[in-house]
Amino acid sequence: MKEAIFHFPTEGTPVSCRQIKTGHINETYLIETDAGAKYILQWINRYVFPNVDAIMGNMTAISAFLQEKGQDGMAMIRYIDTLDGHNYYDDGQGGCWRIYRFVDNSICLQRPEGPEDFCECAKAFGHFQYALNGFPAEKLEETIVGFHDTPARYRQLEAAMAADPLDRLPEVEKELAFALERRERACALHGLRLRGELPLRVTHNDTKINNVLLDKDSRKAICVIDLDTVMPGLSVFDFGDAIRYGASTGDEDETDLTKIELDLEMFRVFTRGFYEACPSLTKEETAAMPLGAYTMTIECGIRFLTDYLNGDKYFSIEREKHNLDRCRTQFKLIESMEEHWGEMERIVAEETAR
Ligand code: GN1
Ligand code: MG
Repeated sequence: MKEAIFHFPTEGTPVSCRQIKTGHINETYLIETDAGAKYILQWINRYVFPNVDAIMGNMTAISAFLQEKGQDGMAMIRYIDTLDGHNYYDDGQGGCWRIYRFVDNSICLQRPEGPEDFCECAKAFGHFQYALNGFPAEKLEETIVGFHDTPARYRQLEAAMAADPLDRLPEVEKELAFALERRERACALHGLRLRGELPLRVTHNDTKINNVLLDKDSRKAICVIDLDTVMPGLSVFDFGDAIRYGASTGDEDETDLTKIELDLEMFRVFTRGFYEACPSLTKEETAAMPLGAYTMTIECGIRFLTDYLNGDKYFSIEREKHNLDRCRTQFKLIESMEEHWGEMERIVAEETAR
């Protein structure tokens, strides 16, 4: 049992605790009580999120906004305050904890098992985006500064190359060349943001399907979770990150790269679901969808590569070279996108035509 749970009000006494292996950053546990109540307890990784107050403050602000709009249920989960009224528990040893009620009959998929699952994922993130349309995005704190600032991600890669603490550079020459050759295209979306050509929105920024809860029986989306990276951003960050993960024909850490391609049918399904749930997207935003997918994919590859050079300090790994394998799948997916760029544009145009 994790001691932290006893600092929260629970229905009954916690009697069991099981770690749920999902995500690369925080630790997640399922707690059950003798009254049969279930809770999700999470340990927040302070190396990644030094400012827990900023995260929880963002959560409180958007949760209040959604409640006022009567939209609370579908959009996001709600955290429970500690017994002494704080929105997280600080264990005094560098650990921060929070809980929410386990959503009954919910499941969380590691990969879409078919187009219907992916469409539900699209609707959940589209709905989240839509429900927060009108929230003053600039009021939110940047919980990770420059999270999707692609030029900054390139600079971090260069810093890691220069330091190369584990002499891993010779092994990744090909990947480095791949990333550096594509710098201009990868940074184009950031340029649009800086020039104000796309509206600033409240975005989730980490839209993997395992950040959505689905109903076990109907397999309809219930709500989105993992809200730590909710920040001001571009709508196509959310679109693109979901594509990167869920419209790939293989796992994020697949070592057989022949299995990795962009699945155009899944790309279509997601585009349709996202746009349907978020009709407030502007023409400029929908036109930027392919670029969003491209940017999120190459940026994620660069982040995995940077972390590999730095000695795997950010993303948790389960085997040697895990982050390098992850980087390689992202770059393979980029090649597939380059090959199918025209089709991606056509699909977006078809699915967002009114
Ligand atoms: C991390 O925590 P998790 O696994 O949902 C990361 C995302 C990456 C993703 C890659 C805060 O998400 O940005 O896209 O891994 N989250 C953070 O799978 O850095
Ligand atoms: Mg997650």
